Amino acid sequence: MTAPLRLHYAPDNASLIVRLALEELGLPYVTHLVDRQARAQQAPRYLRLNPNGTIPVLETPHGAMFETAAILLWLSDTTGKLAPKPQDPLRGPFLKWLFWCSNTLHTDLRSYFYPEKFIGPDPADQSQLRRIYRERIRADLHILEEGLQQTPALAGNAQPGLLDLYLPCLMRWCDLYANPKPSTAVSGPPDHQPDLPPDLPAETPLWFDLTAFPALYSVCRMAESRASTKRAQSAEGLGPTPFTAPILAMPPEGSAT
Ligand SMILES: N[C@@H](CCC(=O)N[C@@H](CS)C(=O)NCC(=O)O)C(=O)O
Repeated sequence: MTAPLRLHYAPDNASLIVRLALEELGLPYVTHLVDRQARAQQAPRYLRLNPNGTIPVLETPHGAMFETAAILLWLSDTTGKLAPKPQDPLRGPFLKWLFWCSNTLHTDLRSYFYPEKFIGPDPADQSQLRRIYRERIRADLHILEEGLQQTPALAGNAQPGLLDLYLPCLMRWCDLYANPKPSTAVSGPPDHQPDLPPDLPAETPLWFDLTAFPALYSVCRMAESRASTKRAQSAEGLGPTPFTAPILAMPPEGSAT
Protein backbone atom coordinates (compact mmCIF):
# COMPACT_ATOMS: atom_id res chain seq x y z
CA MET A 1 0.00 0.00 0.00
CA THR A 2 1.78 3.18 -1.13
CA ALA A 3 -0.77 6.03 -1.57
CA PRO A 4 -1.88 7.57 1.73
CA LEU A 5 -5.13 6.37 3.17
CA ARG A 6 -7.54 9.16 4.09
CA LEU A 7 -10.14 8.54 6.78
CA HIS A 8 -13.17 10.81 6.72
CA TYR A 9 -14.25 10.76 10.34
CA ALA A 10 -16.27 12.39 13.07
CA PRO A 11 -15.38 11.79 16.72
CA ASP A 12 -17.02 8.73 18.26
CA ASN A 13 -18.76 7.85 15.01
CA ALA A 14 -18.44 4.53 13.17
CA SER A 15 -15.18 5.90 11.77
CA LEU A 16 -13.72 5.13 15.22
CA ILE A 17 -13.78 1.43 14.36
CA VAL A 18 -11.78 2.07 11.19
CA ARG A 19 -9.36 4.30 13.07
CA LEU A 20 -8.77 1.47 15.54
CA ALA A 21 -8.02 -0.90 12.65
CA LEU A 22 -5.61 1.56 11.03
CA GLU A 23 -3.85 2.05 14.37
CA GLU A 24 -3.73 -1.65 15.12
CA LEU A 25 -2.23 -2.31 11.68
CA GLY A 26 0.24 0.56 12.04
CA LEU A 27 -0.70 1.90 8.62
CA PRO A 28 0.06 5.52 7.78
CA TYR A 29 -3.13 7.50 7.24
CA VAL A 30 -4.44 11.02 7.32
CA THR A 31 -7.80 12.12 8.67
CA HIS A 32 -10.35 14.55 7.37
CA LEU A 33 -12.97 15.80 9.82
CA VAL A 34 -16.58 15.53 8.73
CA ASP A 35 -18.18 18.49 10.48
CA ARG A 36 -21.46 17.03 11.72
CA GLN A 37 -22.65 20.36 13.12
CA ALA A 38 -22.51 21.68 9.55
CA ARG A 39 -24.02 18.41 8.23
CA ALA A 40 -20.92 17.98 6.08
CA GLN A 41 -21.87 14.34 5.50
CA GLN A 42 -24.64 15.67 3.24
CA ALA A 43 -22.42 18.10 1.31
CA PRO A 44 -22.06 17.34 -2.41
CA ARG A 45 -18.32 16.81 -2.02
CA TYR A 46 -18.86 14.11 0.60
CA LEU A 47 -21.78 12.52 -1.25
CA ARG A 48 -19.49 12.03 -4.22
CA LEU A 49 -17.40 9.76 -1.98
CA ASN A 50 -20.36 8.14 -0.21
CA PRO A 51 -23.80 8.72 -1.72
CA ASN A 52 -25.37 7.37 1.49
CA GLY A 53 -24.12 10.35 3.49
CA THR A 54 -22.85 8.10 6.28
CA ILE A 55 -19.57 8.21 8.14
CA PRO A 56 -16.97 6.76 7.59
CA VAL A 57 -15.32 6.89 4.21
CA LEU A 58 -11.83 5.57 3.67
CA GLU A 59 -10.11 6.85 0.55
CA THR A 60 -7.81 4.12 -0.72
CA PRO A 61 -5.66 3.54 -3.82
CA HIS A 62 -8.60 1.44 -5.07
CA GLY A 63 -11.13 4.23 -4.63
CA ALA A 64 -13.31 5.61 -1.86
CA MET A 65 -14.79 2.94 0.37
CA PHE A 66 -17.86 3.19 2.56
CA GLU A 67 -19.55 0.66 4.87
CA THR A 68 -17.55 0.03 8.01
CA ALA A 69 -17.40 -3.76 7.77
CA ALA A 70 -16.35 -3.63 4.11
CA ILE A 71 -13.56 -1.21 4.97
CA LEU A 72 -12.43 -3.46 7.82
CA LEU A 73 -12.37 -6.53 5.61
CA TRP A 74 -10.53 -4.64 2.88
CA LEU A 75 -7.87 -3.55 5.36
CA SER A 76 -7.58 -7.08 6.66
CA ASP A 77 -7.41 -8.62 3.19
CA THR A 78 -4.79 -6.19 1.94
CA THR A 79 -2.54 -6.68 4.98
CA GLY A 80 -3.24 -10.33 5.81
CA LYS A 81 -3.94 -9.37 9.44
CA LEU A 82 -6.80 -9.09 11.95
CA ALA A 83 -8.88 -11.96 10.56
CA PRO A 84 -8.64 -15.74 10.21
CA LYS A 85 -7.33 -16.80 6.78
CA PRO A 86 -9.82 -18.28 4.26
CA GLN A 87 -8.80 -21.89 5.04
CA ASP A 88 -8.94 -21.39 8.81
CA PRO A 89 -11.97 -23.15 10.40
CA LEU A 90 -12.57 -19.93 12.32
CA ARG A 91 -13.09 -17.98 9.08
CA GLY A 92 -16.76 -18.93 8.76
CA PRO A 93 -17.72 -18.03 12.33
CA PHE A 94 -15.67 -14.82 12.05
CA LEU A 95 -17.46 -13.74 8.85
CA LYS A 96 -20.83 -14.65 10.32
CA TRP A 97 -20.33 -12.43 13.35
CA LEU A 98 -18.68 -9.59 11.45
CA PHE A 99 -21.66 -9.39 9.11
CA TRP A 100 -24.02 -9.77 12.06
CA CYS A 101 -22.38 -6.81 13.79
CA SER A 102 -22.86 -4.71 10.69
CA ASN A 103 -26.27 -5.92 9.50
CA THR A 104 -27.96 -6.56 12.83
CA LEU A 105 -26.62 -4.86 15.96
CA HIS A 106 -25.14 -1.78 14.28
CA THR A 107 -28.24 -1.43 12.08
CA ASP A 108 -30.60 -1.82 15.05
CA LEU A 109 -28.65 0.82 16.97
CA ARG A 110 -28.93 3.12 13.99
CA SER A 111 -32.72 2.75 14.00
CA TYR A 112 -32.74 3.50 17.73
CA PHE A 113 -30.47 6.54 17.44
CA TYR A 114 -32.09 8.09 14.38
CA PRO A 115 -35.81 7.16 14.54
CA GLU A 116 -36.68 10.29 12.56
CA LYS A 117 -34.88 8.88 9.53
CA PHE A 118 -37.06 5.78 9.55
CA ILE A 119 -40.47 6.91 10.82
CA GLY A 120 -40.59 10.68 10.41
CA PRO A 121 -40.93 13.64 12.79
CA ASP A 122 -43.83 12.58 15.05
CA PRO A 123 -42.42 12.09 18.61
CA ALA A 124 -45.02 9.42 19.45
CA ASP A 125 -44.02 7.41 16.38
CA GLN A 126 -40.38 7.83 17.27
CA SER A 127 -40.96 6.59 20.83
CA GLN A 128 -42.82 3.58 19.49
CA LEU A 129 -39.98 2.77 17.10
CA ARG A 130 -37.45 3.15 19.90
CA ARG A 131 -39.45 0.79 22.09
CA ILE A 132 -39.37 -1.82 19.37
CA TYR A 133 -35.67 -1.40 18.74
CA ARG A 134 -34.81 -1.38 22.43
CA GLU A 135 -36.23 -4.89 22.65
CA ARG A 136 -34.39 -5.95 19.52
CA ILE A 137 -31.10 -4.61 20.85
CA ARG A 138 -31.67 -6.39 24.15
CA ALA A 139 -32.16 -9.65 22.29
CA ASP A 140 -29.15 -8.92 20.05
CA LEU A 141 -26.89 -8.51 23.09
CA HIS A 142 -27.90 -11.88 24.52
CA ILE A 143 -27.39 -13.58 21.16
CA LEU A 144 -23.95 -11.98 20.87
CA GLU A 145 -22.89 -12.90 24.39
CA GLU A 146 -23.88 -16.50 23.80
CA GLY A 147 -22.05 -16.56 20.47
CA LEU A 148 -18.86 -15.31 22.09
CA GLN A 149 -19.15 -17.82 24.90
CA GLN A 150 -19.63 -20.67 22.42
CA THR A 151 -16.66 -19.62 20.28
CA PRO A 152 -14.17 -17.87 22.56
CA ALA A 153 -11.52 -17.75 19.81
CA LEU A 154 -13.60 -15.08 18.03
CA ALA A 155 -12.60 -12.17 20.26
CA GLY A 156 -11.03 -11.21 23.56
CA ASN A 157 -7.74 -13.01 22.97
CA ALA A 158 -4.12 -11.85 23.00
CA GLN A 159 -4.04 -11.31 19.23
CA PRO A 160 -6.84 -8.88 18.36
CA GLY A 161 -9.03 -9.36 15.32
CA LEU A 162 -11.61 -7.13 13.66
CA LEU A 163 -14.29 -8.17 16.14
CA ASP A 164 -12.07 -6.89 18.96
CA LEU A 165 -12.32 -3.47 17.34
CA TYR A 166 -15.96 -3.46 16.26
CA LEU A 167 -17.59 -4.90 19.39
CA PRO A 168 -16.19 -2.46 21.98
CA CYS A 169 -17.42 0.50 19.93
CA LEU A 170 -20.90 -1.00 19.71
CA MET A 171 -20.88 -1.55 23.48
CA ARG A 172 -19.74 2.04 24.01
CA TRP A 173 -22.66 3.34 21.98
CA CYS A 174 -25.16 1.06 23.74
CA ASP A 175 -24.05 2.48 27.05
CA LEU A 176 -23.71 6.13 26.07
CA TYR A 177 -26.53 6.63 23.64
CA ALA A 178 -29.06 3.81 24.04
CA ASN A 179 -29.21 3.88 27.82
CA PRO A 180 -31.84 6.19 29.28
CA LYS A 181 -29.27 7.62 31.69
CA PRO A 182 -30.20 10.97 33.23
CA SER A 183 -26.57 12.15 33.29
CA THR A 184 -26.26 11.45 29.56
CA ALA A 185 -29.55 13.20 28.91
CA VAL A 186 -28.34 16.31 30.71
CA SER A 187 -24.94 16.63 29.11
CA GLY A 188 -25.34 14.70 25.88
CA PRO A 189 -25.45 16.14 22.42
CA PRO A 190 -29.01 17.05 21.39
CA ASP A 191 -29.78 14.56 18.64
CA HIS A 192 -28.26 11.67 20.60
CA GLN A 193 -30.41 12.12 23.67
CA PRO A 194 -32.86 9.29 23.84
CA ASP A 195 -35.79 10.26 26.05
CA LEU A 196 -36.61 7.94 28.87
CA PRO A 197 -38.76 5.40 27.09
CA PRO A 198 -42.39 6.35 27.83
CA ASP A 199 -43.20 2.95 29.27
CA LEU A 200 -40.46 3.21 31.89
CA PRO A 201 -40.69 5.41 34.97
CA ALA A 202 -37.77 7.77 35.56
CA GLU A 203 -36.37 5.66 38.37
CA THR A 204 -36.21 2.47 36.29
CA PRO A 205 -32.68 1.01 36.42
CA LEU A 206 -30.58 1.25 33.30
CA TRP A 207 -31.35 -1.52 30.88
CA PHE A 208 -27.84 -1.83 29.54
CA ASP A 209 -25.26 -3.11 31.95
CA LEU A 210 -22.08 -4.37 30.33
CA THR A 211 -21.17 -6.38 33.42
CA ALA A 212 -24.19 -8.58 32.75
CA PHE A 213 -22.38 -9.81 29.63
CA PRO A 214 -19.09 -11.32 30.85
CA ALA A 215 -17.64 -12.24 27.45
CA LEU A 216 -18.42 -8.80 26.03
CA TYR A 217 -17.05 -7.13 29.15
CA SER A 218 -13.81 -9.03 28.76
CA VAL A 219 -13.50 -8.00 25.09
CA CYS A 220 -13.98 -4.35 26.14
CA ARG A 221 -11.47 -4.62 28.99
CA MET A 222 -8.84 -6.07 26.68
CA ALA A 223 -9.51 -3.39 24.09
CA GLU A 224 -8.77 -0.71 26.68
CA SER A 225 -5.33 -2.15 27.30
CA ARG A 226 -4.17 -1.81 23.69
CA ALA A 227 -1.97 0.98 22.35
CA SER A 228 -4.27 1.42 19.34
CA THR A 229 -7.11 2.30 21.69
CA LYS A 230 -4.95 4.77 23.61
CA ARG A 231 -4.11 6.58 20.38
CA ALA A 232 -7.78 6.70 19.36
CA GLN A 233 -8.70 7.93 22.86
CA SER A 234 -6.46 10.95 22.55
CA ALA A 235 -7.33 11.63 18.90
CA GLU A 236 -11.07 11.65 19.63
CA GLY A 237 -11.24 12.61 23.34
CA LEU A 238 -12.87 9.38 24.43
CA GLY A 239 -12.00 9.52 28.14
CA PRO A 240 -10.13 7.04 30.36
CA THR A 241 -12.32 3.92 30.02
CA PRO A 242 -13.99 4.35 26.64
CA PHE A 243 -15.54 0.88 26.50
CA THR A 244 -16.19 -0.39 30.03
CA ALA A 245 -17.37 2.93 31.52
CA PRO A 246 -17.70 5.41 28.68
CA ILE A 247 -18.28 9.13 29.02
CA LEU A 248 -19.32 11.45 26.23
CA ALA A 249 -16.44 12.34 23.92
CA MET A 250 -14.65 15.65 24.38
CA PRO A 251 -12.81 15.72 21.07
CA PRO A 252 -10.07 18.17 20.15
CA GLU A 253 -11.95 18.92 16.92
CA GLY A 254 -15.47 18.35 15.64
CA SER A 255 -18.37 16.73 17.43
CA ALA A 256 -20.01 13.32 17.69
CA THR A 257 -23.38 14.58 16.43
N1 LIG B 1 -23.86 1.16 7.50
C1 LIG B 1 -22.97 2.25 7.80
C2 LIG B 1 -23.50 2.98 9.02
C3 LIG B 1 -22.57 4.08 9.46
C4 LIG B 1 -23.28 5.04 10.42
O1 LIG B 1 -24.34 4.74 10.97
N2 LIG B 1 -22.68 6.23 10.57
C5 LIG B 1 -23.29 7.26 11.38
C6 LIG B 1 -22.31 7.75 12.41
S1 LIG B 1 -21.96 6.50 13.61
C7 LIG B 1 -23.65 8.42 10.49
O2 LIG B 1 -23.12 8.57 9.41
N3 LIG B 1 -24.56 9.26 10.98
C8 LIG B 1 -24.92 10.46 10.32
C9 LIG B 1 -26.11 10.33 9.45
O3 LIG B 1 -26.67 9.23 9.31
O4 LIG B 1 -26.52 11.38 8.89
C10 LIG B 1 -21.57 1.73 8.06
O5 LIG B 1 -21.43 0.60 8.51
O6 LIG B 1 -20.60 2.45 7.77
